[in-house]
Amino acid sequence: MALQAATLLPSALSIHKEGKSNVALKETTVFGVSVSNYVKADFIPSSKLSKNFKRRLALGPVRAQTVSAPEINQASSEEKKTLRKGNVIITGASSGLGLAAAKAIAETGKWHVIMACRNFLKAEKAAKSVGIAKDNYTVMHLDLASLESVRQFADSFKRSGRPLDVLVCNAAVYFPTAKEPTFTAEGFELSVGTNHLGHFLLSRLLLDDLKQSDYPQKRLIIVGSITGNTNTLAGNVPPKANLGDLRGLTSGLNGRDSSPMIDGGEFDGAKAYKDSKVCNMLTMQEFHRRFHEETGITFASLYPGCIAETALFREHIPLFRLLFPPFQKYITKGYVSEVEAGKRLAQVISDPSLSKSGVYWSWNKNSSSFENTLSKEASNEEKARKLWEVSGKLVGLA
Ligand code: NDP
Ligand code: PMR
Repeated sequence: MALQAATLLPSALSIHKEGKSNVALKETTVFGVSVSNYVKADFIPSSKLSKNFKRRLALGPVRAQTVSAPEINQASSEEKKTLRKGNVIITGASSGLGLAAAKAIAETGKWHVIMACRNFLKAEKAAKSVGIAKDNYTVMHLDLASLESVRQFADSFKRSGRPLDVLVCNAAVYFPTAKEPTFTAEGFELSVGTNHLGHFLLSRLLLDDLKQSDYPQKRLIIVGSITGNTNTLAGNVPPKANLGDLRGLTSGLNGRDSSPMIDGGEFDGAKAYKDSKVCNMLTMQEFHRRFHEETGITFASLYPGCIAETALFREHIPLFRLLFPPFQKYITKGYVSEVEAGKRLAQVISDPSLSKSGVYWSWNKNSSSFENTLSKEASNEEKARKLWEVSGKLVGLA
């Protein structure tokens, strides 16, 4: 079905019988796809796929688990610890997934949400518009496209004296139609600079605060995505994520004396976003390997579903914004509303049954969570270690 839709749209696409794809995309492409034998489509119900298409998909096992409503109070020995509200920082909580999660978690009455946003007034208005009670949130300024701002945010938060129990790295930008790269304050390509490097510095600076938390469960969550995982159908839509040997990142990602792309290639806004999501998922795993045992912090990532109506697609062409929601709703069935996605992220923040560290969570069509499998690249330990080291240098930590 997905392929039929694709062919209705202004893209040129052909798939060989063997299942190998040969995809040519015109400049005007709205949707494009390449499907191969190893591709796993998590979100298309089998009944909706043609026999021919099914043959080409190797559907992997799905481990579902029942998810209970967010619940903080644990055994009586933990009672003392649960007297206070949990504190969760959510970056980019002024719209979309971040706002919906802020609302869902604040509504439990057990959490105070620090909305870490670049536009203070917008965040205040957003919190009011969805009805988050005044006592349950604080807006703090954070511009992830400036490392100076990230440092200031971390300092202000530390000075506030609030314990930190959960940090959610959620904010992101996506520039699918940009012909030229744009850059952060320190000169890094803007999507990787914001989505990965800004969050990388933020997480490193706040790790000690998380360590010191006496809350029953402390967590660092970095939002990932299916489109960065080339073991899925969505991840095989060109341009595919690929960090290569990180040569562009190593040389500074500045577009002057180095490529603005992590792999050292030509600028491609859609690829830069997908690469940044691979970085997010690799970073979560590297945090897990380095710090989980020592600190007890749960490190997790997730794909919340395709939230096709968020402002993430604000830079896309109008035709895409018009067709993308129905395409995801009726054809791929990967669509999820902001409210539902917000509940999913809220589970990863607070549900005791989602406390395993090092996991990339996804949800099946019954909205049950399961531990998903990351692509080869998004789970490459050597790459994760290198990414950690290079990113540390770029943000001034190493
Ligand atoms: P939105 O555009 O609605 O939300 C992104 C948020 O990030 C906004 O609050 C935005 O602020 C904020 N932001 C952008 N740049 C900065 C910056 N420099 N400093 C601080 N905040 C910034 O998109 P979504 O809700 O869709 O995206 C949220 C997360 O979900 C992202 O990590 C995305 O990759 C992920 N995701 C989204 C999917 C989808 O289908 N939409 C699917 C899978 C993952 P402002 O309001 O000021 O613009
Ligand atoms: Mg995709 C199982 C099918 C599936 C899912 C779950 C997504 C999610 N997409 C799927 C399939 C397809 N997409 C197919 C078959 C096509 C070709 C017709 C297709 C195309 C497509 C485009 C052009 N899809 C896109 C784009 C975007 O610009 C979005 C993107 O890549 O943003 C980086 C996108 C997405 N598809 C998704 C999701 C979740 C996105 C966007 C957001 C993200 O990964 O963060």
